[in-house]
Amino acid sequence: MKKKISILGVPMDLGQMRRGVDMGPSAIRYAGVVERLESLGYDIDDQGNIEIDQAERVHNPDTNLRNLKAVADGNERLAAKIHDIIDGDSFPLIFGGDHSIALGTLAGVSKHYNNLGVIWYDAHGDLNTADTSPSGNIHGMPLAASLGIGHEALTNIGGYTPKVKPENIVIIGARSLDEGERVLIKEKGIKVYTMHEIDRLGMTKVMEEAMAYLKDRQVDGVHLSLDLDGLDPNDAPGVGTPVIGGISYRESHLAMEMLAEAGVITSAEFVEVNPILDEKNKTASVAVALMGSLFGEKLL
Ligand code: HAR
Ligand code: MN
Ligand code: MN
Ligand code: MN
Repeated sequence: MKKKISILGVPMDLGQMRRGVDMGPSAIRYAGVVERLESLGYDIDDQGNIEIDQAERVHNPDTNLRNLKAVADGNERLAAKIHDIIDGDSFPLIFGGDHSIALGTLAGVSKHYNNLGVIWYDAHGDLNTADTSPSGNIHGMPLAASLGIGHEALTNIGGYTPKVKPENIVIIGARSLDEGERVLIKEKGIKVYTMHEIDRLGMTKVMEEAMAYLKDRQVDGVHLSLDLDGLDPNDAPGVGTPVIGGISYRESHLAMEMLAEAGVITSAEFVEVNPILDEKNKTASVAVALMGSLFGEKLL
């Protein structure tokens, strides 16, 4: 892993309807992320937050692509910033904000790789389009859009599409998938470790298999998109769409430690932290602890 990490906050709450997730970047910083990563020997360059339109000021027609233009515009700005970070030979570490920011992250990251792999750690598939979405919330669509499926304003962020091949994606932690998402997963052959496989195989085997799978695909970089709702709501209560029966804090630590040992991750984002729904900043603290493990923290 690179020794320099550039942090970008994305106070995005327009990809869903609950207030407060725009304060995720502040909550994560308040939980001590910079100090934690510095103590591991990294040079931290905190670039502050991307500008995102204020929810109250966004015209919000009740379409099946809520706040489309504001979400797309914010993600264009994010993609451009990430581009500069990677050009500067630094590791992009992005704090959400809702998961619609993966549109911009992947647009910025993918340009720098010929065969990017993605680990999508989430209770959800985020594989909806306007046609299949039950909510119209764009945070349920970024993975589909990154495959080139959906509205052009979302698929074409950064001026190109697609960002990732379906066979280069591994979803971990899924337990809430809509019908259209299931169809897409089967049609595209996307690799998914649902909670069933995690229960059955254990996290060690899941991570070994996931990394072996991406290695077989000969990826030249791996982006980690970690939605805190992938964890169980007991461990990460401060999220907008909690789903019971999730990945534990311990299992998540182990997953991050295994990624660190393998040294495969080349960019990462931690999303959906909502301090208004949280219990004493617990979810942001969990996010920071997971980042510690991802960047090589050890007990002894
Ligand atoms: N699948 C549902 C929808 O598309 C719920 C999505 C909730 N999304 C997130 N991201 N929190 O994973 O509306
Ligand atoms: Mn806001
Ligand atoms: Mn998500
Ligand atoms: Mn989710």
